[in-house]
Order: sequence, then C-alpha cells, then structure tokens
Amino acid sequence: MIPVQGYAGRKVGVLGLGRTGLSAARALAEGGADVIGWDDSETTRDAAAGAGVAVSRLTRELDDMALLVVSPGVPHLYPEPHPLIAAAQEAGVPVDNDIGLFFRSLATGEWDRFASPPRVVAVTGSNGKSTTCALIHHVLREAGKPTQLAGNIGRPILDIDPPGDGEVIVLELSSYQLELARALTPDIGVLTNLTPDHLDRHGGIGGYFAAKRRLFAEGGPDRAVIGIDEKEGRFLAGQLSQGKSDVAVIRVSSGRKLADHGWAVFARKGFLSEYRKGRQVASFDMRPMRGLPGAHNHQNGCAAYAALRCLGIAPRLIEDAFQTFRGLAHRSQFIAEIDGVAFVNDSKATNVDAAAKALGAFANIRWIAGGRGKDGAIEPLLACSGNIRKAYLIGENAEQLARTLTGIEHEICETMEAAVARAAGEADPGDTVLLAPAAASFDQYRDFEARGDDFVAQVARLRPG
Ligand code: UMA
Repeated sequence: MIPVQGYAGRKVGVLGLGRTGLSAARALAEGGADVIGWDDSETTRDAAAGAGVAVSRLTRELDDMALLVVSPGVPHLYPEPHPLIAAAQEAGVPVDNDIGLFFRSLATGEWDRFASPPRVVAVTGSNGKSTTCALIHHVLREAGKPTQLAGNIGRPILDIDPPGDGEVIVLELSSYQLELARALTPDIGVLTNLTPDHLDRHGGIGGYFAAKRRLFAEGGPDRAVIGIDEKEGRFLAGQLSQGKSDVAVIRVSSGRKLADHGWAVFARKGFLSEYRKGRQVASFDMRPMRGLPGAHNHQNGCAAYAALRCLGIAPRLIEDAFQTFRGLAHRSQFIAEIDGVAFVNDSKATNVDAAAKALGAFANIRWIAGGRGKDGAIEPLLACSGNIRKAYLIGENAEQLARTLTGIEHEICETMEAAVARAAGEADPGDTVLLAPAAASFDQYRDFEARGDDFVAQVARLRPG
C-alpha cells in the first residue's frame, strides 16, 4: 500500500466505496487521515462499514473537510455532477481521486538511497490500453526488472507495494481518472489511440480528448508516446514536439511509415520498425506472435515497444519477450492448438466493431458469435467475410444474426458446447476457431468473462485423454 501523505489528522471524505474507494480509504487511514466514506448503494455501504470504514452522508462534514476523494464511476461533471461533488465544490472543498493522491504520495525519503529512482509509465487511449500495459509489464518481468501493474486494469493504484530501487510502475488510466486527478506526473506517458467513447461523461469528443490530454500537460512526462493514426494524436504530438529532431515525443502508427521524425515506431504488414532521425534502428516481425494477433494488437505492440525503449530495454530483448506474451484473458487470447487448429477467445468482443477487429486478425476462421444483440450496423462484420469459413451462432440473437450474415455460411448451434464441438469437428489444420460474439453475454452468462471461461472449458474437453 502507498500511505497517502499530507492529510494526517485532517478529515477526508471518500465518495464511492467500490474497489477504488476502499483502497483510497485504507491508504488515507494509513497516512493518518480521519476518513469518512459514502456510497449511494446501501449494500456497498454496509460492506464498507463491515470493512471498518466510518460511513456518513458527508454533507454535514463538508464544513471542515480537507478533501473529497471520488471514484471513477461517479460522474463529476457530465451529464450532471453527483450532488455531493457539486456541494463540495460549492463549499470550497478540493476534489481529487486515488490517482492524484498516488502521484503526490509516491516519492519518500527512502528514494535518496536508491541508485535509480522508481519510474511510472502511464498508459491511456480508447482501445488497447490494458493490453499495452500488460505487455510492458510482461517484458519488464522477462527482462528481470522489478515492476508492478495497476490502475484501470483492475488493481487500485494505492494498493501497490512501495516501489523499490529501479522499479517501474505500469499504470493504466481511464479518461474518468485522468479528468479528475490533481497531480499527474508520470515519467513516460502513452496515448494508444482515440475513438469516441464515454461521450456522456465528457460532454462529447472534445471533452473526452481534453481529459486524455491532461496526461501530457506542460511539465508532464519526460517522454510522450503518441499514437498518431487519428487527428487528435497528430495534433497532440505536434503540440508537444519542439521540432523535427525532437526525441521527447515518440510517434506511433499502425500502417503508416514514419521515417521523418526524431523518433518513431510503426507497424506495416505486421513488421515493427523503430526509426530515429530518419534511420531504421530496429525491426522485427510481429505476425508469428500468438499473443498479438491483428493490426490493432500490432499498434499495441508498437506503443509498448516505444515505452520500453524509453526505459532502456534493448530491441532484441523486447522481441524475445513479445514471443512469450499470451495476451489478456478474453481479448484475442490464444488458448490452444489442437491437431493444427488454433482456438482463440475474444469474449470481450461484445460489440460489432470489436468483433470485426478480431475477425480481421485471422484467416480461415470458424467463427462463434451471438448472444444478446446490440443496436448498430452489421457491415463491419460482413467486410470480414473473406476471412470466415463458417459461423456457428449461439444465444438470443442467433436467428437474427443468421438472417443478416448474407454470403457467410452459418449454422445455429444455440450453446457454446454445441458450437465448439461442431466448429472443431469441421475445422481443418490451419483454421482458427474464434469466439468473437459481437454481442453481450447476459442472455446466457453472468458476464463476458464467464462466457470466455465456458469457451476455454469446452476447448479443454476436446483434448484427447
Ligand atoms: N457510486 C455511487 N454513486 C454514483 C456512482 C457510483 O455511490 O453515482 C458507487 C457505486 O455504488 C459503487 C462505486 O461507486 O459502489 C463504484 O465505483 P466505480 O464504478 O468507480 O468502480 P470501482 O470498483 O472503484 O472500479 C474502478 C474502475 N471503474 C470504473 O471506472 C467504472 C475500474 O475500471 C478499475 O479497474 C478500478 O476502479 C481500479 O482502478 C473498470 C472500467 O469499467 C474496468 N473502466 C472503464 C473502462 O475501462 O471503460 C473506464
């Protein structure tokens, strides 16, 4: 745990008592603060009280509250600020979150004795940030470097152990977290890409981009790794860069050759290249890397590679460690190869766009799809029809999908068990059985994780013996 500094003996309110709130409450108490929490859910309040958090509505305490710490899921501005946040601002109480507290509490007197002070790599972006973080963390571990992974990926940042000499903290940050944090001082900042998301919470794409940009505010990271495949990334890279030969900004692209900048990393046809001042300094083929299938993962690979180069890791070491990365659970996760047929779990592909990305990453696909359908165009899926040998449809919207998948051979299997057995039975060596549902899981499962786990269990049953 990172004890929060600066609030000893002072009253601090914590709004939202889920993972973030409980973690912040513990870290504040460890630093000597007088912590009181609130959650709008009675069940969560009771659980927090059971865990030893003093619970109160917080409105009466605002008079002498030094700080209000807010969880990322609580709206702080759009569509409307939570009434308690509005009241805190009215009363002049500063509002922060666990990320701001972390950056203000990280360094300790201990660091004077370190040969190499701990560093923080913070990663944001609309897509791929969890994979990019996990990949950086994986390579650092393979390189024998001390490292911890936390943030939006699931482990609240204040829960990490105080970092030791030379340690690297890899921190995934969402737009919710970035918008509110009162301190953001990573050593390396990464923006993977930017596509519209969470627009209701940011008042539109401009607000969303503004939240992400806070990671790179003036006086921010020493190095900025910026995906420039969208206009926002190009604008940001241009704004942060001092000129053509500046190596403080590393531009990243999936698809475009970037030879004309101080420092750039890009992927073309699956080959990663690093260029410095017009010269190629390293290159390798990402296509055989099982944990990084498809153009979207090659983009993640480039962003991770760039951050790792900033940390001084050699290209060869990165390439070797990329080979052993298995991907995150339920995201184009390679499960097994049985009799020449690969099995890949992308249960996280709960919408058409995500499923289309997965379908674009493989050839000869036996595609398991369906579940609780969402509104939206089906065209991106049809655009991948050349990669699909046959679709095996499950769940509530199987019939409806069957009607729309014109030109794609398909069969209604209803259950995962039937779909996996049928797809595996019909597959030839070189085929990939891919779960990429393009639908939510709630018709048949608790969540997408349970659906992916079922796929993995059904694949395990195929193994001989
Ligand atoms: N709550 C209120 N009032 C409200 C809204 C929420 O009291 O108006 C309470 C809820 O009752 C609940 C608590 O706040 O008890 C939930 O807080 P939270 O939603 O912030 O969830 P945490 O458990 O703290 O998890 C958060 C992140 N959740 C969100 O950003 C929504 C987790 O990211 C993150 O892993 C975790 O902190 C640790 O850092 C998840 C996520 O969905 C994966 N992130 C979004 C995304 O990736 O798209 C941004």
